[in-house]
Amino acid sequence: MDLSDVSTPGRVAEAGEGISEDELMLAARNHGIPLEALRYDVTPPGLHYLLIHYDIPVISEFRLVVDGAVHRPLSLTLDDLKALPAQTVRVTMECAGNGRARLSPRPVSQPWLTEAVGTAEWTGVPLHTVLSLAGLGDDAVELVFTGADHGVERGVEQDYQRSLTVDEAMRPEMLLAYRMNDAVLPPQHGFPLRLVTPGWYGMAHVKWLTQITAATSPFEGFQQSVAYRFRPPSGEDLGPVTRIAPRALLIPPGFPDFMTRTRVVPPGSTVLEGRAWSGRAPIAAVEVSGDGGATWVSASVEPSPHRWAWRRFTAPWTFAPGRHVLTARAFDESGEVQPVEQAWNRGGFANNAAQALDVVCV
Ligand SMILES: Nc1nc2c(c(=O)[nH]1)N[C@H]1C(S)=C(S)[C@@H](COP(=O)(O)O)O[C@H]1N2
Ligand SMILES: [Mo]
Repeated sequence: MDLSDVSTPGRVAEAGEGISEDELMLAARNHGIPLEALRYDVTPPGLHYLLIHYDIPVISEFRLVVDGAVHRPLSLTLDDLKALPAQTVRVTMECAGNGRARLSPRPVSQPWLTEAVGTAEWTGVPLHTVLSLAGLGDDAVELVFTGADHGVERGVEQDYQRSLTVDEAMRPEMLLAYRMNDAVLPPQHGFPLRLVTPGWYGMAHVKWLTQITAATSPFEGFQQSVAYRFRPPSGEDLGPVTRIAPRALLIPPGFPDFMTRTRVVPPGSTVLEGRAWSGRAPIAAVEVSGDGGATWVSASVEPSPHRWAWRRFTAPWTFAPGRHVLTARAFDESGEVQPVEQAWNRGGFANNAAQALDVVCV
């Protein structure tokens, strides 16, 4: 492996190339949510999706260091953080690569279909509380968040690091979380401390957080300026991946075929159910289609006090004998709607093309 080659682009699969052993190793480490678990408001322990770039690190003597352009550099223990006023926020998190495996040619990485999502109640200290204790310098433009995990990615050896602008970091719902679903943060989700960045794709929620550095110029680390950028077929750089695009997912009705996951349903009336979310603006509407998106009917979307969490939707439905393609799409208040046709980009990011479920009614 050439550790000095910083420009190796992500690979795309050859035409017809199946999932490789490399991708299978990632998929076995980093599982998705079983879609039937979309029925829970808050995803039960173990069913939330996982994405771990390197290894889960062991942190023996934890400190959160806050340094850089601050008036009072800090070194906080977990007890110091727990002594500060706590806040709980319900957040739906989704991996930016969700939908990647259906693109053609397939970007070679974690091969998600539609299942890289989950919702948790995160408890911790508001990020602005800690930033105020440190006192940001007037020259600070970004905060760089460093995780304790370390690895090599496309030739670049690195700690996992991401940055946010000061404005994003000061949002009241930003959290330094030490509990998940009212229990100790599990190792795989970032024990003992993680950043929670409501509304943004998963890569911005830095796990195993040990350092926050106030920077006086934009951060240009690998996960910020090489990975997680939109590169269309022309190859140009259309900018960073940030907030979650709208998506609706149905709980697959009936029962599955073991290998194909085709659903088997009885004829007659039922109620379809699912979850919809967007990190860009609140969900405005959800529609469901039984013919792969040729015709649509409105679903009803339940109100929710949790802006950053998914919302339940239902639609009365009647199945007639035959084969059907069930589809759902979400609209958000910014006017964005999920496309039926997917658009390709090199990293396979934010592919929110509408879900298509094969259903056989017998
Ligand atoms: N330190 C660190 N933070 C990280 C990652 C990582 O590999 N290392 N993965 C990111 C990505 S790509 C995603 S999608 C989310 C996944 O969070 P989860 O595993 O708790 O669902 O964590 C993000 N935070
Ligand atoms: Mo991710």
